[in-house]
Amino acid sequence: MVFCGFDWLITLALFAANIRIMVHQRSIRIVDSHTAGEPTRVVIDGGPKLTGRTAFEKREELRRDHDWLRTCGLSEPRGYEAMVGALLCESDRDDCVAGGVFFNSVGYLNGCIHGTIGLVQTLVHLGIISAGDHGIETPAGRVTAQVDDSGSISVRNVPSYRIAAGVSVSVPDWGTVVGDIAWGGNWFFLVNNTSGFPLHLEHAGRLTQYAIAIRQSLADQGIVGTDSAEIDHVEIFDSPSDPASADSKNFVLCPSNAYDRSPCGTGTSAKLACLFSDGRLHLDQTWRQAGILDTRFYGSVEMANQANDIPPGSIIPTIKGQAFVNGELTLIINSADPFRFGIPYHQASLNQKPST
Ligand code: PYC
Repeated sequence: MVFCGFDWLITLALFAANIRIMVHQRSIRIVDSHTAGEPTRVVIDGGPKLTGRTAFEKREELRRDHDWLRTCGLSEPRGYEAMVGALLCESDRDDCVAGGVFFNSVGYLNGCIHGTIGLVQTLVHLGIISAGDHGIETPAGRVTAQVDDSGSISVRNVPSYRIAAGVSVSVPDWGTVVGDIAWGGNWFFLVNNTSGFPLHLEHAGRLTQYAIAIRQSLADQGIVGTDSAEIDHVEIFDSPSDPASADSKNFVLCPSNAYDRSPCGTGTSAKLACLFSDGRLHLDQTWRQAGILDTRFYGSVEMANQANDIPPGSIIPTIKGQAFVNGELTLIINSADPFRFGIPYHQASLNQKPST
C-alpha cells in the first residue's frame, strides 16, 4: 500500500525593515482518536520517509534520526503526557496492510493495543480498510486486527507470558509490594492494590505516586524483564466498580508517568498471561478488564505455538475494544517558532531536526 507523499514544504518570504527573513513551514497531517478514553495521535502524512525494512528497524531509525516528530506531536504545546503517537508506515510484509511505530512524550513503545485499535479505526475513517481481518506490523511483531460491523476492533496480539510470580519489592514509604512480571507487548509489573487508595479517578495523583515508587524500586533493586529490559509499566488491580460488567479494574502507569485512560491492551494481555498460568482463566472464557474510567476491554486467549524465543505456556491474547476518531488536523512546524519541536524535556530530541 502506498501513502501518497504529502511532504509539502512552503517557503514564505517576509520583508521587514528591509531585512529579508525566510520562514519555512512544514505540515504534518494527523488523525486523533481515543480508545476507551486513551488518546492516539496518528501521523498519516508529512512524517519522515523511513528506509528501515521492518517496523522494529523503522522505530530505531525514528528514534535515532527523527525524534523531532515525536516531540513536536506529543510534547506541549501540541500534546500532553497521556497521548500516544503512531507513525503510519508502509509494511514490506505481504500479510500486513500497514505498519505502526508507537511513541509517547518520553520515548518509544514496543507494542500498543489501544494505539493499534486507534490506528485501525483511523484507517477505517480514511476509507483505507473496512470490516474484516487486517495484519498490522508493529515493533513487537505482527498483530491481526479484526474490524467488525458493530464498530468494535479486536486485536490478536503477540505471544504473551509471565516470567516471574510473587516477586517482592521493597518500596520506600509504601512497604513491601508483591507482584508478577509479565510481557504483553511491553513489560509490566502487576500488583494488587495495597496503596490504601481506591482505584477512582479522584485518587489518580496518589495512585500515580504509588506506581512511580514501585517502578523506581524495581529499577533500583535490579528487577527487570528478559534481556535486562526495564519494566516500564506498572499495573495495579482491584475489584471492579460494577462486578456485573467487569471482572477486574486496573490503573496502569505508563513510561511518561501518565496513567492509561483505557484498561491498557498490552497490560490486559500481560494480565491474561498471569491468569492463565494460575489456572484462573480458560481457553473459552472472556475476561472483562475495566480501566480507571470504567471503560472495558474484553480479552480471550489461545495457546501460542511453541517457538524458541517464547517461554512454554505462552498465550496469544485477543483484546477487543472500541475507538472513536475525534479530530483531523494539520500540525505546522514554523522555523520561527521556538517551540516548533515541543517544549523540550530532552535535549537529545532537539539535536535532531528536520530540514525546515
Ligand atoms: O493499550 O497497550 C496499550 C497501551 C500501552 C501504553 C498505553 N496503552
